[in-house]
Amino acid sequence: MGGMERLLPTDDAYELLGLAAEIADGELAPRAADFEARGEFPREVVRTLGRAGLLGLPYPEEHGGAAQPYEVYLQVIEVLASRWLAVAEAVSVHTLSCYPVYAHGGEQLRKLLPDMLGGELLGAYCLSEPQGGSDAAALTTRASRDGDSFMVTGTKAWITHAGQADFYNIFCRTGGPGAHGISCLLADAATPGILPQASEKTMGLRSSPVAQIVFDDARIPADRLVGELGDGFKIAMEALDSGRLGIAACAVGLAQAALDYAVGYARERSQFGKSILEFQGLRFMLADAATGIAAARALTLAAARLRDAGRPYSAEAAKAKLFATDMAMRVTTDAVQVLGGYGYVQDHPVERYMREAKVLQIVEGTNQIQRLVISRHL
Ligand code: COS
Repeated sequence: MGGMERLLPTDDAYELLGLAAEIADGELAPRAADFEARGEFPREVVRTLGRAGLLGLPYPEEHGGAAQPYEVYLQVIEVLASRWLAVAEAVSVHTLSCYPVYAHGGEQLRKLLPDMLGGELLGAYCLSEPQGGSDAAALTTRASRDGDSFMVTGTKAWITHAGQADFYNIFCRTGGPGAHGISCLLADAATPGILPQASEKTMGLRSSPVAQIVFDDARIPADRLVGELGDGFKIAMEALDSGRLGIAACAVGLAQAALDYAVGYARERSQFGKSILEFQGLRFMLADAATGIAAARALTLAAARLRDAGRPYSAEAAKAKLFATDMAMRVTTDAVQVLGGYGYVQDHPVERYMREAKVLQIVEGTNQIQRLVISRHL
């Protein structure tokens, strides 16, 4: 990618990145455009990633993970995103969805981790609701205790993997108003009363299903409570701190793909009797793109290293998500500009990259929410 040299901590990590690149080129790249056009979720491709050990990278081996530092995991995400953003996002969302059980689940729940981390079970994360995504502490989906169960009623929105996932993390109200009245339940997707709705018709990332889920008196056994009653909001925020780094890595990979494509095109295209790459106006645009990508990658990996060292990294993850996704929007837009009219038609992938970049500024906390998180740490 762009002649970029990676510094990785171990020989293992170089091997892993090599494997990720092989899968990205061999399995992802040839399918992406077609699945995107049809809006079909590539469940088999995700299974292939699971079998290759790529769905549990940052979790310990004793639970079926690969014990990789976040720094390495994120570079795998980046490589996948450079070939098919929806698949990289699926890996990131799945990894996020495994976090609550891994970090807060009791012994019983943790027995599910090998199947989750091995990719047999695909995860989804249900926090947002139709009337609110940013003000997460105001959520209204309710879980009422009924004997040995919780009965869950309400509607979740913007749920990636809705209808495809095997398990859902449900953040729901078990107590009074505000952050402390929220709990986290882990539900089997097959539970009666969990009703995924039709997929949204999205601007991009069409092979990634996103939909509302209606919970109509869904009975969830009480032993599916993750952490303690009232811990849900904190668990959700912790998981999002990690998840935001995954989105930042997605943005870096997507922008790299756009830059590589634009450079390749510019080299071949001539106007006024020479390659357009020889025009300074265009060269400088590409140089700015390369610089933005390098800066976003460095910011993302710096935050990951803090996480790996067990240090606070919440604000740094928000900075990485904010900077990397705004950068990806700019770089993909510029890539369309480099191709001119050809950038605006579907014969080339850059129009898709530009549509895909937009969602990264919105998911896992809008970039306005990232600024709020960052400013609270000043
Ligand atoms: N890690 C651990 N705990 C956290 C935390 C984090 N990153 N962020 C907040 N908390 C804790 C706080 O410490 C506080 O606990 P105490 O009351 O015990 O001190 C509690 O959670 C409530 O926090 P706070 O008062 O900061 O909550 P707010 O309602 O003010 O909102 C924001 C916080 C806006 C940051 C939060 O709602 C948010 O991130 N919203 C965006 C949600 C989002 O990203 N949605 C995307 C859809 S999910 S894919």
